[in-house]
Amino acid sequence: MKIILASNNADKLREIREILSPMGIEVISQSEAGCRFEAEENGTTFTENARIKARAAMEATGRPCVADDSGLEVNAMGGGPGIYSSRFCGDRTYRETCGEILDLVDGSADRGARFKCAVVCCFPNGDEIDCEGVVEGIIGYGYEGEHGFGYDPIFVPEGHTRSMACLTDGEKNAISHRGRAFRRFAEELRKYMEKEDVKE
Ligand code: ITT
Repeated sequence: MKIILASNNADKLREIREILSPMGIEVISQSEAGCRFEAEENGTTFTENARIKARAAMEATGRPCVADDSGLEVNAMGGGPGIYSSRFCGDRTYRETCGEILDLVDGSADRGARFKCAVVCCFPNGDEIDCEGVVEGIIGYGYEGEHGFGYDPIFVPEGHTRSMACLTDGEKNAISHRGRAFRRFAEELRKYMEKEDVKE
């Protein structure tokens, strides 16, 4: 089974490949599928933005396409940066941006945070599969770890004492928002393929 991933984020592509390959799903990047564009993410939820990316890639390729929209919600920032997680970093390094969040949270009594991931798969016949995954945790007390990407070095998942960036890709995928969302997606896709008798 093959699916095109509508993303320009190489870290996501690596993680999603590792999550889906044991489930028999081969992920093709949008650039490998000959599709090189960035859809405007002007939705108001993770799911809306994932749908915008998946639909644009599906319309460009004429094939089923899946997209991930994800981000970090920090209680002390009123749930931000949330859907703006990528734009909040902007042209800064993630180390600088993580430093700003650490400073903000240090001034608050609430260190609670979560990563969320919405997955939407759009099919040329108009069908759609939507799934979500969440991992709860806290903003840690410093920047630590070298694995993962983005905000991983400041996020300590529930039940852990060190940041998500201290986990290997396999360990992260086992508990992450993305791992949870894409394992649900794999299950939904399998049911859809059986129902539709779709070959690819
Ligand atoms: P595409 O839209 O092309 O897929 P993107 O990086 O712009 O790539 P998003 O709009 O979904 O993707 O923004 C997600 C941002 O949220 C990402 O750039 C990170 O800053 C953050 N993020 C999401 N998942 C993360 C994770 O597993 N670990 C650390 N940071 C993450």
